[in-house]
Amino acid sequence: MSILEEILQKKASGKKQLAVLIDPDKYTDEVAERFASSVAQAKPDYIFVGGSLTASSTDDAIKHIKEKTDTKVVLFPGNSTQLTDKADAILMLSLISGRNADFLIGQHVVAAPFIRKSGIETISTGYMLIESGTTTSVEYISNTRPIPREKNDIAVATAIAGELLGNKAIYLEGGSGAKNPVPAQMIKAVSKNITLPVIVGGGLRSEDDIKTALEAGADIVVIGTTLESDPEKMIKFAEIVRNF
Ligand code: 1GP
Repeated sequence: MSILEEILQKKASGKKQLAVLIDPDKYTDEVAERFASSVAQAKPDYIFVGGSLTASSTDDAIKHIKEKTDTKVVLFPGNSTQLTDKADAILMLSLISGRNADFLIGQHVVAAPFIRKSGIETISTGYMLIESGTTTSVEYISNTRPIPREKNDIAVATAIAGELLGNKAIYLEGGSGAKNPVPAQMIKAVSKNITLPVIVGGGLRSEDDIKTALEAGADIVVIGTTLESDPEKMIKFAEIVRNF
């Protein structure tokens, strides 16, 4: 079964999913062992791998995690230099909240021949950056403006456009390390108005943050920053998502 089929099947049966995020630049030897052993215990649904910069090797991080666990790895690339055929799938992100052609289609053109040749599963994803209290790396690097937090109507219209354009999922992103996660009201409004799976990430740090996002309609929650210092937290997070 493809990863997209698995996501759709879980959504149809009302099951929520957890993705834990590795930024290869922060996946130091010290963090790596604890992270891998937490993954082995927590058994999150997916490991997303990606970041805003490309200092470290995405291949090495994936190779390490695959040696230690059998959790599916999904590439969540910040740009076309982070491509690898070592992942199980790639989120083909189009930054539909922005108006920067490079992140709507430009990077994709550069990446397309490699992706086609690799045969890796691609999941077309409408990526929406939501204002979260400070300037995030994704806002700065992508040179796009996030959707204002209180503009549910704009978020809904953007998500519907993303669905009509043929995306297979919508990612509501507060930005890594966001001060505030995506507002529950916005998750609710978006998930009520589209049929696609809704992925929510950015600034989710606590059990309450996760419950709030799931209650509002998130199908998959993505947790990164808070696990960098405390990877063991994912064990409890996974339990919450599984029992939701
Ligand atoms: C970032 O949505 C992810 O792209 C995860 O965000 O690092 O804040 O958990 P955090």
